[in-house]
Amino acid sequence: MTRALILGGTADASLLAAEIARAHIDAVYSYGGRTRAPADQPLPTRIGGFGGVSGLVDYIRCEGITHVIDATHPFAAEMSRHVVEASAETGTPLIALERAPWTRAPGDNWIEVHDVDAAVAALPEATAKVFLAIGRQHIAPFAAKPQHAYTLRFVDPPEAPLPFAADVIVSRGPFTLDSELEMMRTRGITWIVARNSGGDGAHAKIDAARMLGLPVIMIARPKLPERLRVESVGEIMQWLGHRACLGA
Ligand code: 3Y8
Ligand code: NAP
Repeated sequence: MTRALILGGTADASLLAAEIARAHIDAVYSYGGRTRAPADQPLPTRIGGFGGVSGLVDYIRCEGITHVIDATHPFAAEMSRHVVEASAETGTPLIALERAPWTRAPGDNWIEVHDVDAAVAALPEATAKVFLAIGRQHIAPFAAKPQHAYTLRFVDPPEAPLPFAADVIVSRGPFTLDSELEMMRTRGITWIVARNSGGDGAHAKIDAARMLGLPVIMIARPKLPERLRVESVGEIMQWLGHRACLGA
């Protein structure tokens, strides 16, 4: 009897949850607990960490999980690494739903870097208007270049003081091309910092930057351990032994 654990937190994971609910597959959806009011899911939902690999192993065993689906964000590297270890330790089949990285299109002006510190180094010394579209967890290193006028975008309002002066947009996305163009034009943005998240929910800012001829400092994804990975909900449903009725 199938009982799936979905490690979610992305738009793709929400699409998968809808398909799994529609197929009446027994499953649990898991959020990391990064936002105040995560979107509701059509499945029983848990929020928060498991307590490392051992906590996840215990969860899999106690809950009788038979299949694990890692549908977390490509930058949620620690969660993905824990999942590989815990599924090996418990002998539970694992598959990842991982969206393809964005690739540079003609007209894109990308500066590709490996991590946040390299992104800070890639910013100019001369004062610029910088849009940091990397969430709340990774902005501290930009305090090394306080000369810039920063615009940040968070899902929730900041609780603690920011490590540097910045203007904060509170918005959960997904974002549209028009709203991104409007925001960049009215704020006179001259640089954008983004993570190569892939997917559609965050891509509008990349298209807007190209149209406005703005440079994008693009942070590459962390290396993840080898595991079975697919890019579509339909392939996950097949793996679970069900036919997806996507769009039906
Ligand atoms: C809690 C679930 C959906 C809704 C939204 C997608 C689409 C919009 C694009 C920018 C980039 C960023 C960020 C972003 C996007 C979608 C989708 C996507 C990027 C929610 C969600 C959770 C999170 C966590 C949040 C992180 C932050 C990252 C903001 C829900 C809304 C920057 C990723 O303030 C914080 O602490 C935010 C933390 C983790 C990146 C970070 O590392 O700081 N996502 N985002 C997940 C959990 O608890 O398990 O609250 O409903 C999901 C979405 N975020 O489902 O259609 O791509 O899935 N989310 C990035 O680097 O691109 C915004 O502003 O342009
Ligand atoms: P991370 O650094 O890889 O994970 C750190 C710890 O958070 C994990 O070891 C685990 O704690 C807990 N955790 C993370 N994801 C979890 C989940 N889905 N369910 C239960 N516990 C989880 O993760 P992150 O980069 O902070 O991302 C956290 C969450 O936000 C993930 O669900 C990810 O998918 C989502 N996210 C979404 C986007 C987006 O654009 N949609 C972007 C970034 C992150 P324990 O060790 O205690 O188990």
